[in-house]
Amino acid sequence: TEPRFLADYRPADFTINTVNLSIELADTSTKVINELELVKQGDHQQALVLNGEHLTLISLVLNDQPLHAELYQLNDTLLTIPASSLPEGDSFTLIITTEINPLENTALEGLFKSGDAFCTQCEAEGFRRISYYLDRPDVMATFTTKVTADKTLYPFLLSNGNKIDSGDLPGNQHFVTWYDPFPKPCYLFALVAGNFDLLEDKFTTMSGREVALEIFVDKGNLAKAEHAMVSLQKSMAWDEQTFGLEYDLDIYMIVAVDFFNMGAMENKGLNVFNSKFVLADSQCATDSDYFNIEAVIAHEYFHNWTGNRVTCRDWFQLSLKEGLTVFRDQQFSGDMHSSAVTRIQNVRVLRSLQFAEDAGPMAHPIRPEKVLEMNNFYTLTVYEKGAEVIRMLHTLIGVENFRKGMDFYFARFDGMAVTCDDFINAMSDASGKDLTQFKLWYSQYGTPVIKVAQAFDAATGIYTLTLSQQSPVTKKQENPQALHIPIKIELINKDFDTNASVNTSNLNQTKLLELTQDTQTWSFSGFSQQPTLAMLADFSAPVKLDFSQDETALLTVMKNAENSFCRWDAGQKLLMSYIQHLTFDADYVISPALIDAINSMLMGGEDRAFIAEQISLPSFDEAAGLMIDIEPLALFDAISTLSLFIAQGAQQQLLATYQACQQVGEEDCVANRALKNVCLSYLSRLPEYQYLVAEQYQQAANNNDITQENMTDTLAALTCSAKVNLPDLSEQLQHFENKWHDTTLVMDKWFAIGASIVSDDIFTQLNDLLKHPQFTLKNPNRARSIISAFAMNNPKYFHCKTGKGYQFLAQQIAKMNEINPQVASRLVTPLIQYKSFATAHQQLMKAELITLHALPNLSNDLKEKLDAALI
Ligand code: B3K
Ligand code: ZN
Repeated sequence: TEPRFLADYRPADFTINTVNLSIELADTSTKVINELELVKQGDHQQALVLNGEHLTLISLVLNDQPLHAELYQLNDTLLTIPASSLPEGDSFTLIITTEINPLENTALEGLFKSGDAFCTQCEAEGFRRISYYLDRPDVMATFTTKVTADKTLYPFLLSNGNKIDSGDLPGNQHFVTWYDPFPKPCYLFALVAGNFDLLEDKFTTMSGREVALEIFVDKGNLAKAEHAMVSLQKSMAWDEQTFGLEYDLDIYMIVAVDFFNMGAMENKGLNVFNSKFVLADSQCATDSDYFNIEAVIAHEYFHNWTGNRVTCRDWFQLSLKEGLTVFRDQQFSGDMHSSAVTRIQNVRVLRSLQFAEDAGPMAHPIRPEKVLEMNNFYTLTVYEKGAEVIRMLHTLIGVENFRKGMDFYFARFDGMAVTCDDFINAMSDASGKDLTQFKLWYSQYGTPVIKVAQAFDAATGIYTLTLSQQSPVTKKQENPQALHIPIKIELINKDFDTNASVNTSNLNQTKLLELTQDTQTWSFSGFSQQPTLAMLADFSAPVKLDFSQDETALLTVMKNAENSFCRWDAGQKLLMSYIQHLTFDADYVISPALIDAINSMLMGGEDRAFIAEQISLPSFDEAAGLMIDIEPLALFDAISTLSLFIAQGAQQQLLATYQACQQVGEEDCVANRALKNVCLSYLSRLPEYQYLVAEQYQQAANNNDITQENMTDTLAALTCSAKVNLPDLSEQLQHFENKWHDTTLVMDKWFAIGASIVSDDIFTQLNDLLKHPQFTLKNPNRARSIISAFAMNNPKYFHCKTGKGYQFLAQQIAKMNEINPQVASRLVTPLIQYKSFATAHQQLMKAELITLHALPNLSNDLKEKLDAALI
């Protein structure tokens, strides 16, 4: 296969107006009859070229006449009907009959079996595994879908749109026919058949229409769907209030399945979800599970407008729908919960994982220009950095113009397949702001670095700030241009220690600076002393700062910045500086002032969820993102040393806070648990407090009063036991396994804890876990629960100097390559980023990449990444 380029886009030679599908489900031989109404676009003599993979062609009928084999060509990926075989005239019908084998489809693309149910995943290019088609998002058709299957095994037969017909057939078969009036690309097609429990509710839209809401879950799980239902209703209301966007069909269905490559899929009117993002009750789901379920439900719902009603012209434009929809779900989460904490958590993900991607071999602009396997581009860059780009736009033009721009966008493009430029132009027209330079964010990659210089003239009271920007210069990007970057700052006029005002107006000054040049200077007057700068309020741009602030300045920002993000970030910077020192010098002496700072955070008036974020150390990945030539083991030890130092120094306040958080009832229980469990993770490093971990486990997982049991607290205790390798760990794991062995989603947490134990035995344990009866590489959640959990959460052994950690990962990837190329390709991320590590580690990681590259049957997914990494 050859890569495709954005620059080569051209409209399709044919379009499809209507699709009439009839699908007769059977495990190993499903029959698909696909009747298409095609229209030639313009006057040309091009062949009709349809995509198709893993299909058995049974017959072709063109304008009611059978098309014989010598009149078309067929290979593994294409069905080509030359112009000479096509009828006169512009419109014609084609009936394609194929057979497929869902049971052997372990790639989980196209039609496959998830346990006993049939389901589909068509984005990005999975429909071609169901039938021959123009499998590209700019071909939009109205679909009618008739599904036929055994009535006992598959009482529910679902597809997109509204149900228009159903009935019984001989041989215990039945059928249901669905019609979706909204033209859509085939990637939004879905079909589900199975035996489910159904949670029903409704929503009345702002114009008074009643929409039926239906959530389908495995038998016995009905109570676990309540949270998803409430989340859906909240999302529907929020999109009406915030953007005036109303749902458009009479029914909205969500099906939870266990076998799914991603989180969920926004198929029109019929979302298919990984059950992990639907099922929850307090006994088996954590607070972050609850949060994530609400966010993913919202995300898929929001796609109904940003993605489905207006879709992408081609896959290079993926961020048109994903960046925008992530931005929308982040705003929603911020409105439903603490916007400060939501923002901090989003930034943590960006700075740890997206920055690493943007610095690694698969770095790409949020609108990629070259793609071999599209599934490789559902990335943190397209999604999370894409959302940051939309957020910058929101910051630059303001909330009202942004809303106006959204209105323009839908007025212009409803029912169409468009580009990122179309979106930006709508925003530009709505706001009157020239966004030409801003568009460079779509074509340049890499995290820009902003260098900060300040000066103060005591005689005039003028404070001067100079900012310079630099995007990475590489072979792929030799001459990056200056970007249009919104930089929100706060000038703090109070000293940390004296509280004396240094500004005549006595208020912090908040400014929005627009950095558009390589270097730019701003002056601010009226200061009697130099103000303290708080950079990047709300994290107004996805950039790195080259700005060293001394401890006093950081403490001032932590205490006196009005912007909560800046207060948090200054604390993290302080912690990060210790981690950096300790990485290079294990005997570095940490200033006792840090303990005062931690104590005052713990006693500060902030809300508890915020304090939990303040006192949490930067993760291994966040820290790694700020360093070069990383010695991973030294970094791991540095974080452990700092953690122990804080535990020892602040133990009294940590214990007092831990206990205070336990006292509270239902109110703010999520925030209380968050803070309590960060305190516990510090305290668990000190032998005299380790009894608390055992107590919490008992309380939360083994309580006589089952309503007191709680998965957040259970998992927090287990995590402490695993990280410190406490003596109680094996007993706790045994108890947990006995209790949950039939609940696979909860067993995933157990596998993940097992894979993150910090113990020299880990490789034996990993192999035992792989042999566990509940484990199978065929289920992506299960595969990730051991493999990703080890590679992402166990840095000490993943990076162990024998190379065994890298080898373990590579061996699992090799097996996954045969089973599920998409999942295999995601797992390889930590290895391809080898260049940020010290030489010895680089070599060990690279050796594994070379082994993988030589695999027989190497999938395109892995090949694309390995080629990029080994260049
Ligand atoms: N659009 C889907 C992702 C499809 C992944 C294809 N490999 C989920 C989402 O972003 O909402
Ligand atoms: Zn999405």
